[in-house]
Amino acid sequence: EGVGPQEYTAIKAQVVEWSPAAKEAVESKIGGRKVFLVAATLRPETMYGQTNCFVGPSIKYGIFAINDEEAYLCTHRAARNMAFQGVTNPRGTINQLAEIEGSKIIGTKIKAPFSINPEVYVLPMDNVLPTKGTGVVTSVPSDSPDDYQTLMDLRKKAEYYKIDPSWASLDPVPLISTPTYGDLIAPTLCKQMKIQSQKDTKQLTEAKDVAYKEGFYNGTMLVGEFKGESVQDAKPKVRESMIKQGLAFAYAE
Ligand code: A2H
Repeated sequence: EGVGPQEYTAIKAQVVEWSPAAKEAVESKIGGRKVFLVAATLRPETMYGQTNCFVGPSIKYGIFAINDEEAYLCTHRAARNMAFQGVTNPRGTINQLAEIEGSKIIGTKIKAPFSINPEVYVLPMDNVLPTKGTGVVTSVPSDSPDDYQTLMDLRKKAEYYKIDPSWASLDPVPLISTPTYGDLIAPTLCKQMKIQSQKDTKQLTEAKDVAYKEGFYNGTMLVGEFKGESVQDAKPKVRESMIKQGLAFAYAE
């Protein structure tokens, strides 16, 4: 990583239906606000292909009031950063309404803004870092090797991960075409590199680097408002469009 700040796009995924454990833990504390899981991404142009969302099962999350109508679910660390970036009013203040462990959020149904699959489920991922972004990762298995491999692990061992198999049933969506890897770069790379599980972090890092560079420099959009344009051109345009529609905001750290 470079020395400068990382510019993320923070995606607002509204809760449609809490898991029973989350409902019990938070519903009485949020004052009737709409709650959004906030996911930090570096690939806003891939949001058409969200199939689920990931949280770290042992990470502690907070629900923070933004105003009387809305609250955001993310790590406390991210809420502080947001507060100093002017997301809360007054700037610099945070108002935590509830605390909840990631494991309890699993199975919650959320809206996935811009996605071809409009509603998706929250699932567990072991490799979510509490110290990066918001601690919430939206999953795009077509273009992210980590997301793809984790989704495959969950499908293989649904019982072990304590998930309902139907929550992991959405397939990767072709979004971006590259000359070398076709239109599902992450599944292609994971198979070529014989990646077995989300624990193969060394190969996954390599696959992630290839997918990121190939997508950015050689990718063409197959879907959405900027279909036919290069990823390089479409990326800032998709970001701006999401922000303008109130579905995302800028987040840096
Ligand atoms: B990206 P960087 Cl399609 N822990 O979004 C682990 N990973 C996290 C995270 C956390 N706390 N917060 C964000 N991320 C993921 C889309 C995507 C991403 C695609 C392809 C590659 C990719 C959909 N998931 O990232 O270390 C998020 O996943 C590869 C770089 O700050 C975020 O963008 O560079 C990216 O890692 C940020 O990673």
